[in-house]
Amino acid sequence: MDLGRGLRNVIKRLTGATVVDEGIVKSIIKELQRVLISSDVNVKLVLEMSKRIEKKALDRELMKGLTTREHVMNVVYDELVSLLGESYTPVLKPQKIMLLGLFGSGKTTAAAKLAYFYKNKGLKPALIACDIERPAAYDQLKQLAEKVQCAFYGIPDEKDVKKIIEFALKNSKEDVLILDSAGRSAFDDRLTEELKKINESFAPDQKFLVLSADIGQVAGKQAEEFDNIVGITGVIVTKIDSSAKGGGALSAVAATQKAKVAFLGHGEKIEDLEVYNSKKFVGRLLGFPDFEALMEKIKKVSEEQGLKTKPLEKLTLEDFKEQLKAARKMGPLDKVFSMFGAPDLPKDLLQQGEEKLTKYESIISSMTSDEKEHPEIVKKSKSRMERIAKGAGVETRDVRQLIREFEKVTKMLNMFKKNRGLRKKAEKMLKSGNLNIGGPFM
Ligand SMILES: Nc1nc2c(ncn2[C@@H]2O[C@H](COP(=O)(O)OP(=O)(O)OP(=O)(O)O)[C@@H](O)[C@H]2O)c(=O)[nH]1
Ligand SMILES: [Mg+2]
Repeated sequence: MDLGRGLRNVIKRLTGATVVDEGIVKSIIKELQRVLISSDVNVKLVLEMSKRIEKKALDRELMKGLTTREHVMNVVYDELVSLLGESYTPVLKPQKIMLLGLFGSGKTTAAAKLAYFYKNKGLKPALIACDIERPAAYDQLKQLAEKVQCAFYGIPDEKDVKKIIEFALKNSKEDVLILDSAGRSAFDDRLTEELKKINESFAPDQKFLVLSADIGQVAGKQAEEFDNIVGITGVIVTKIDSSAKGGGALSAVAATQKAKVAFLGHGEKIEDLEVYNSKKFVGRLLGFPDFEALMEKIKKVSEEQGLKTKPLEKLTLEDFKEQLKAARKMGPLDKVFSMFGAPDLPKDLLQQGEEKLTKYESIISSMTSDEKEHPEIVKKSKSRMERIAKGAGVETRDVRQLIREFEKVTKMLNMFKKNRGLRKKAEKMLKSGNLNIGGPFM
């Protein structure tokens, strides 16, 4: 199971729980441990984190107006963010960058990605080929430079890195010089010597260690070793797209206290690079790119709306209208619903544009209360449909469509009601006012 899916299941367990008590917190922590350890996060780190969560999760003083559920969710989120380290702010000025790392970690690819990144920031990058070990290295980088459309410096078959660097420094006029070095299958004296030599003659401002996510927690040890040789200024973790051990690699780097993750590589193409932001990373894993904003919205909407917490007996069009309003304020709701373990709402309904939702709202407003209570009378009468359409300034087919959507949701709700377990949970949640965004939909 990938880390994201595992974490989303943890969150589901939390949001789907009838009451959030010590038992739930314990079971969430257990599940979290399992997920993190299977992503190769160091056991000691996982245990320390568990202790902190346990301590903070049910501490009333920390809750500050949040419900227990929201608070626990926040605690878990914060802990994950700090486990995975700080975010990075890229330096956007002329600079010299050296890339180093073991064999096949993704140095050459990362060099091209960085060139592309800085180019897009309005700087002029150049790539320097200093991998004197692998015969095809020169050509590989040269081709990448063509792809990026940036300058390239290298001397084919030259075996002295110092000469290549002198040549590049003498001839280049670009702002960001990115140097690609040779990899090795493991540490040895030759690698150490060569890196020191490059470090001396190139005098880089940034020294990025490139390592592949699939080495998991070994990333920490590697970062320390390279740091001891030349002093690294950041780490680029590559292949985050194709490894289940990314969490292990990121947390291990963060735990060294010496190295910070600067960029993530998430594919083979030159644009597959992103500046590392642990909040965004965790948010995405959880299915919410902006988790903090989401928490705020949930709180605000449920406060404003004071959503009617009536039992789930019957859904009326008036309720439906309220839900649509809430949906518009919240943005994409599908994830929120599935987070609560509720059945997924029809995707097409949630992805309706603003325009359609406004239309639906005005249609419902044009109905009599009788029609709102019994939409089937609208469905049966063409003249009612026409009258409503006219009143709302829409076409009759819009009215028909709304009724159809409403029927879909009602059907779903009925299915949901038949499932006693789910229903009990939902009712309890609605009554307690906890994260009460689902209203009758849930
Ligand atoms: N999926 C994926 N593949 C990547 C990523 N970065 C690099 N690769 C692939 O990994 C392989 C090795 O990448 P290189 O950039 O040549 O690695 P290197 O560190 O320069 O290798 P050496 O020069 O031989 O030490 C290539 O097939 C790349 O396409 C990434 O972020 N995601
Ligand atoms: Mg290479």
